[in-house]
Amino acid sequence: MDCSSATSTTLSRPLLLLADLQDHDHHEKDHNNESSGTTTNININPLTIDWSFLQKQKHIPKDFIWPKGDLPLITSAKEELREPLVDLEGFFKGDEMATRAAAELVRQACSSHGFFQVINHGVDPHLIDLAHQHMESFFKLPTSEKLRARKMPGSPWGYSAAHAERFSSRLPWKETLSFGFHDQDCSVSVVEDYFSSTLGKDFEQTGMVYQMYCEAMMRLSLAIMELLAISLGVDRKYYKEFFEDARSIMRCNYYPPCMQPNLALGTGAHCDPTSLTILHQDQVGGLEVFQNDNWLSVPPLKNAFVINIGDTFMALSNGKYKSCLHRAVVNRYKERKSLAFFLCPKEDKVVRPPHELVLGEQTRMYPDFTWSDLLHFTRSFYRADSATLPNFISWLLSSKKPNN
Ligand SMILES: O=C(O)CCC(=O)C(=O)O
Repeated sequence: MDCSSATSTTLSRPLLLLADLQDHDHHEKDHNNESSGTTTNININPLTIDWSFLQKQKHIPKDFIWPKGDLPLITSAKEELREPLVDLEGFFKGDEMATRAAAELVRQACSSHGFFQVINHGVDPHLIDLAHQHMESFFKLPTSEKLRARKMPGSPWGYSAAHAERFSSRLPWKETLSFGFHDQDCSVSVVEDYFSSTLGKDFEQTGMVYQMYCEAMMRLSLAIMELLAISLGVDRKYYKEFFEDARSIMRCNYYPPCMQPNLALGTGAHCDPTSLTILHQDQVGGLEVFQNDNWLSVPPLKNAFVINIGDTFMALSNGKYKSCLHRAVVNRYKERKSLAFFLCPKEDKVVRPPHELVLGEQTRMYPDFTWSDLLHFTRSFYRADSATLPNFISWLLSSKKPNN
C-alpha cells in the first residue's frame, strides 16, 4: 500500500510555520466528514468512553474513522515480515564472531527500514507474562476506576481512552497507560511510586512488576545501543554512554475488538519521535511495518522483542539508519495488547551524531537539537506521523530565526 496519502498534509509542504503546525490537528476534523454513512453519531468524551459498549457497536462513531488512504487493504492476504531475527546470545557472551554477525543483520535492517526482532535477549519470560497480566487486569477495570489514573492536562502520564483528550478525529481504537522511567537515583523506584501515588495500595504489585520490566528494558536498550554502535562502525560505547541517564517512556497499549476493523486503526502510521522502541506484542497480531512501498504484518513471536529505530536515533546516526514507519490494525474478534518501551535521551542532552559519521565527504543531515525540543514539538503542535523529523527540523530552524 502506498503510504503517501497518510502523509500528504505534511510532506507536500517542506517548510511549515508555527501557525501551520498549530493547525495540523484541527485539519483532521475536515478529513473525516467523508465518512461512509455507516457510522454512529456518538459523541466521544474522553471521560466517559465506555469500551464495553463501543466494541459492540455495529457502526463505529465517526471520530474513529480514518481516511481511506490510511486504512489497510483487506482484499489481499498480507505479506509477513519476520526477518531479521537477531540472536543476542553470542553478543552477551562476548563472542566476537557472533557479535559481528548480529551487527551485520542490524546494519542491513536499519539501513533499509529500521526494524528487527531479538531473541535470547536475557529478559525473564515470566516477567514479560506478568507485565501482560497486570496490563489485562488494569484495562478490564470499570472506566471510573481507570480514570483515577487519567492523563491530566499538561501531563504526559496516565490513562488515555483513544487519546481523545487531545484529538477529535482519526482517533486510535485503543486505550493506553503511559508512565515515565529513569534509574538515575537507585534509591528511588519511579514506576512503583507512580502506581502507588496514582492508583493506591492495590496497585503496589503492578508498580513493582513494571519497575522491574522497565529496568530490564533499560538494560536491553543499552545492549542494543552497543550493537548499533558496532554496526555503524563507531566507538562501541558512544550511544551506550549517551543513553546512560536516559528518561524513557513506557506505554501499555490495549486494543479492544472493533466491529468495523476496515474503517479504524489501532495506531495510525507513524515513526516514533523517540530513539529506540522495544515492543512486546501478545499472540493476536496487528503490528505492521512499511517496507519497500508495502505494509507488511509482523506475526507475533512469543520469545522475541520487536525493535524499531525512532526519529532521534535517525538523527544520532546522521540519517544512516531509518526511523521505522509502522502502525497497528485492529480486528473484530479479539482484544490485543502490546508493551512499548521508548528509550529517550535526558531532556537537555544535545542530539548529535558521533564525528566518525560525519567525517570526510559526509555532511550533517540534521542540526543539533535536544530531546526536550522535539518532545515539546510533538506534545504541543504536531501529531507524530511519517514526517515528524523533517517538519520538526523546519520548525526548529524557523523558530530560531531572529525575528521569530
Ligand atoms: O501496538 C503496536 O503494535 C504498536 C504500538 C505503537 O506503535 C505505539 O505505541 O507507538
